Order: sequence, then structure tokens, then C-alpha cells
Amino acid sequence: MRKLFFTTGSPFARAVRIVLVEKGLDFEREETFTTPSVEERARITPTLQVPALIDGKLTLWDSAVILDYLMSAYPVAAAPEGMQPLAAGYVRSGEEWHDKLVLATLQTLGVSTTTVSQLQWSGIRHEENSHAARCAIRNQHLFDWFEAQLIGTADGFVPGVVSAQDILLACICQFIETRPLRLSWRAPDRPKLASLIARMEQRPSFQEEAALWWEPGVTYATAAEVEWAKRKTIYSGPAFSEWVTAR
Ligand SMILES: N[C@@H](CCC(=O)N[C@@H](CS)C(=O)NCC(=O)O)C(=O)O
Repeated sequence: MRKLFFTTGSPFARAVRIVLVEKGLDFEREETFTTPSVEERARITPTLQVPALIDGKLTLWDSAVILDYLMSAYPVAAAPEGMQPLAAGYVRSGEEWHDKLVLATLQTLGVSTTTVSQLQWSGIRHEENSHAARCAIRNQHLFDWFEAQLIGTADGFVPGVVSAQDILLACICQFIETRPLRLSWRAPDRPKLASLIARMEQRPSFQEEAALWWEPGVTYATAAEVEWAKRKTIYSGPAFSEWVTAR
């Protein structure tokens, strides 16, 4: 059985979980809520990061490599009813360089975003630190570039299908929305991005592997807290106590 190492909040790992679900591939969940010790993680990967995937004799790390592997090694499963199917590959023949460029740029967006997040939980707000501030500004340039690369409000980066790139972009946007980082991807001149996120949210895989509201101290001790955390974003959603009372 394949095994995925991930933390609950990682947007990179969530994209991998979603592709596993989209492809109908079972996996053992080695999930931790926060980053495990260096010693523990170093037994799996020298990067000390998640996601990492063990599949048969292969141990892979870095979401870009894992997504490439899953998209290339396993056949596409049937699409959810009334929804676009997953793309047949990781990059399109004839468009390799563009598709790889989108993926690499998404990695930069992910690192920029998680840097702001990690620094905040270390007590450094992006408003008060020049590197973190640059990450926050970089994100706005990146979102504008992604908006220009998306095909339209009915398609993501590739016509007629859902690409691994669409999935990773949606995971990073939802990571931003479920953390009080004072970052935003939403803007009136980014309708294609808004439409992509709304469409991805409808897919069973995104709901099964939901992004959870998180800040230090939130531990999801109960199933009700997990359900609440799936619904809350920085833009909307009740406090836990209000939500429990209203149920
Ligand atoms: N380029 C890596 C980035 C992965 C990454 O940054 N993972 C974070 C969680 S979101 C992590 O494991 N952080 C712990 C650490 O850096 O030690 C990928 O795409 O997999």
C-alpha cells in the first residue's frame, strides 16, 4: 500500500491528496498536525518537508515530483458527474514549457505563502519584516500572472480538463483563506481565478480532503470542530461557538 506523509495544513500535500483521490488511489495516511522533529522527518526525506510519498520501491518528495509521478504513472479515473475530468498528464505535448513554467511558478507562490505563514507563527508579521513583505507583494504579482494564464471562467490552465496546476493553485488560495495572514488572492480584476476556486470547491475530492481553518491553538479535538473548520474562511463563516449553537 502506498503511504503519504503530510501535515494537516500543507497546501502542497493537499494537492497531492486531491490527485490521489481524483485517481481513486488508496493511500495510508501518515498525517501529523504540525511538523514532526527533524530526526523523525529525516528518516523519510533529506528536505525534512512534506509531502513525501512511498509507493512500492519508490520514495518521492517534493510536490512537483509527486504530482508528475501520479499524473504520469496512473490512468485517469472517471470524472465526477457533470464535472470536467482530470487531465491525462502532467504537461501537454507541445505545451511542455508553458505547463512546466506554470508549475514552477506555483511552487514559488506556495513557498512565498508558507514563508509568510511560518514567520507569522514565529512572531514576525509580514507588515513588519522586509523579506516577508516582499513575499506578500510577490504573491500579488503572481496572482495577476496566473489570472492572465487561465483560459477563461469555465476552464483553468488547460481547456476541458482539470490539471494538476489548477489543483495546486486552488489549494494555495484556500490555504490563504483559512489562515488569518492578512493576505488575499481575491480582486475584482481576477474573475478567472475566482471561478477556478469556486469550481474546484465543488469537486468531491476537494471536499473529502478539505482545507481547514487554522491558527496556533486550534487543535480540532472533535469531529464537530473539523466540520466547522471546513466551512470557515477569512471572509466568512461563524465562530465555532455560534456554529455549534446554530446547528
Ligand atoms: N517544494 C516543496 C515545499 C514543501 C513545503 O514547504 N512543505 C512544508 C509544509 S507546507 C514543510 O514541510 N515545512 C517543514 C519544513 O520546512 O521543515 C514541495 O513542493 O513539496
